[in-house]
Amino acid sequence: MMMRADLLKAQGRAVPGDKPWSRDEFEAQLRERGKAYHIHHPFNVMLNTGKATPEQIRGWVANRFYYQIAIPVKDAAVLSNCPDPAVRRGWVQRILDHDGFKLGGVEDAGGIDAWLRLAEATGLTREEVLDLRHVVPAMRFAVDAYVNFARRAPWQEAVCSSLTELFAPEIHNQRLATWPDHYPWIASEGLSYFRNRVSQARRDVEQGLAVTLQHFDTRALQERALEVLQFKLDILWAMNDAMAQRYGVSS
Ligand code: AHQ
Repeated sequence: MMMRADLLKAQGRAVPGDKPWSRDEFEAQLRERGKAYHIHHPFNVMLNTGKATPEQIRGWVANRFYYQIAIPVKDAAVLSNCPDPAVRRGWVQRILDHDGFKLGGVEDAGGIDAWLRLAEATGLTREEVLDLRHVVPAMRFAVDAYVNFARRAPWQEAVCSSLTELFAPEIHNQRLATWPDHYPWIASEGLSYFRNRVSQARRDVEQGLAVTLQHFDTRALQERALEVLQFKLDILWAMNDAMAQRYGVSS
């Protein structure tokens, strides 16, 4: 069903015949969506300005664990849908980053293990994080929506949805810059996950952005890419809504 051009125009959507944005303009459009990134969510602002109680921090760590363990499952879905070995070679690194690996004598426990060390540093037990007892329903729904999207969407759209990581180095660096002073009771070793993610996110974005800029090459496809990015931004925002509702937001 073709929507009338006037309706599309009114919604700022592409109308048939619109020229595609240049790659630079398209990238700028993607980056401009950073204003909706969850770094601006009141729950995150509370965390990174030192206003969170230990219970709110532990709640965040235990709930976000559900997102962390979903990431390699999501990435495996992307791999299973992607027919291009060159893309898979780059993408498989993401699973190793989280699940860890033992290859050719090199061993890395992975990001999920680092997240469990963060949990222990906040006073949670591995057991109560692993059994997901603290994960609230709306967190599960938001995270499951992301995994199911990656399973069913064209693999290029799933790649595009990971581009919220355009904005991730800033949020990880913000934690590393503020948590030690605000939450000295969390041992520094517990922040290793965030240290590792700064460079991993940058490497992820290099591949994700290259695939996105290359594949979404008409104005309508570029608009679709922005919709996909907004969908993932909304997932991250909804995750924070879920935690704010359960643990409150102290200002
Ligand atoms: O720890 C994070 C992570 O491993 C990933 C993978 C990536 C994706 O594939 O969607 N996104 C992502 C993110 C992680 N941490 C979030 C945070 O705030 O700590 C940010 C999040 C993202 O920006 O999507």
